[in-house]
Amino acid sequence: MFEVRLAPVGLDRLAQLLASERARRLEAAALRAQEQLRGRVVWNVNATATGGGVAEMLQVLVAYGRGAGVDTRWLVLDGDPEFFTITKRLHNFLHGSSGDEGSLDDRARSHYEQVLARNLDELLQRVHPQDIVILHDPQTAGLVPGLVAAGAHVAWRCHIGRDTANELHDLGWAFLRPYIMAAHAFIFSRREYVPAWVRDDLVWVVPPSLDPFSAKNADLDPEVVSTTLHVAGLVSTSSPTSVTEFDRRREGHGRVRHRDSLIIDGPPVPGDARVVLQVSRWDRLKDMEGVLRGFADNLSGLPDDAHLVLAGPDVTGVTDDPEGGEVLASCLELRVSMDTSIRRRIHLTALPMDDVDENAHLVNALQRHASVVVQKSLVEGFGLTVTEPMWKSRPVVASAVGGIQDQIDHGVNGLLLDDPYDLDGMVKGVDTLLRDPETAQQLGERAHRTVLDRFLGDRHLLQYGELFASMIE
Ligand code: UPG
Repeated sequence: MFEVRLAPVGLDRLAQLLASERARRLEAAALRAQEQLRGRVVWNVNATATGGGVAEMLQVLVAYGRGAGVDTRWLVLDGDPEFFTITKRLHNFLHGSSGDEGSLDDRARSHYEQVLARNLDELLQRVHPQDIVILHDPQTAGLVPGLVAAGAHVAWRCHIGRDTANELHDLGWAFLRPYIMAAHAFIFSRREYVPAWVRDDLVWVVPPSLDPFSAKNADLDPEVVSTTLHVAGLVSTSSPTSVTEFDRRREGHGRVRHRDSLIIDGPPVPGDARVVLQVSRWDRLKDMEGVLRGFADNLSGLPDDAHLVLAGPDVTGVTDDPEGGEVLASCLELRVSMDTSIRRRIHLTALPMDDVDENAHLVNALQRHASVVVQKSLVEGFGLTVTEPMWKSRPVVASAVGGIQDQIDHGVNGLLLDDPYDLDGMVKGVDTLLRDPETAQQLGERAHRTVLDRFLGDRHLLQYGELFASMIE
């Protein structure tokens, strides 16, 4: 187990974007929290420091928590490959999907408990009775009983779920239930995800949020976008800003190393192409393969300058996402099997993960460069990969599943795909937006407004403030 140490970030940074009444509410809540939580630590525990939506949010919320004067910390648990195979299975089951087809049998339970028992020992050396602990996702669920017994106030937060139950989903919950029952609070991203047996008065529905000032979302001027992508070998531009000029401009926007190309097996995207982008972890449920297939099968109907970019994290090394390598490999295999004329318009990239800021900066630039962003998830807890391009005023075509439905209002601030398996429908949505830039722009502008109104950190922090107050009452 290790701690991710983050410097405090003052709430005034966020407040400058908010209308005055909203900024005052945030400031007042911070003062209240500082008072109420004096002498306690608010711990977050999850399974990874980098990659994925949970780490993305913790980077921001922990820093703001500290900036608000609350001793907020972030710990990452230790696991071995077998543990992460089991927890990925749990993740898939809660989504109603079988994943690796393995089961959650007694052997799996015993290994899960052994790994978490070791983590609990370490955790109890740091956590004091009366501290607040937020445990994130199935990987941490088995820590609930030990922390409760030690006198901590424990909330378990679940970032995933599906709108309607199925058998696998119920099996996933049956595995977790004995551990999480003891929690003092439960946090879900949607009401629909709450299992019937969780006490209603302990439930908090808290959708995720993004930070407009993080390396992932900070404003970038178009030249920085284009040179960033050029320097990383993602997009070829004919006359990039000189590198010295770029080094000067990108100051404060995250480091970017010069690379031959981050595109796997193929040239960079031509500078004059219009990019259709999906950014995701290499997770089957994000259906990168489906996006690739749909794009390739319908290519003749799309404008000639449309190119697809699938971007995900570099998956070498031990991660909490053991299926990543397989999914990336099957996308590569599929692309390689295609005709050259199709292949040259499809680009896969695995973005380096050794520098979180650089990775975030590259995603930021890709999202800003894209003409249309796709998120064809088969299920989705919430989907920051939808929120992020919306913040950047990009038009998004996304499946009408899970939390994506809370973000996109079809035809108002993006397009929804009723059936997430409908490849033709996805391409039709993309085509409509590429052929009608004016509508695309309007949708993008309204998308930005939606995020400003509902999915920034102040709403999230206010909800946390109320939750903590209720837990220590
Ligand atoms: N990302 C990178 N680099 C990559 C690929 C992805 O930084 O190469 C980021 C992406 O920009 C986003 C995050 O990873 O910030 C992915 O987040 P999200 O789209 O939310 O998906 P998950 O990682 O699957 O996160 C889980 C849930 C998701 C929910 C999130 C927060 O599946 O639905 O929004 O937790 O609750």
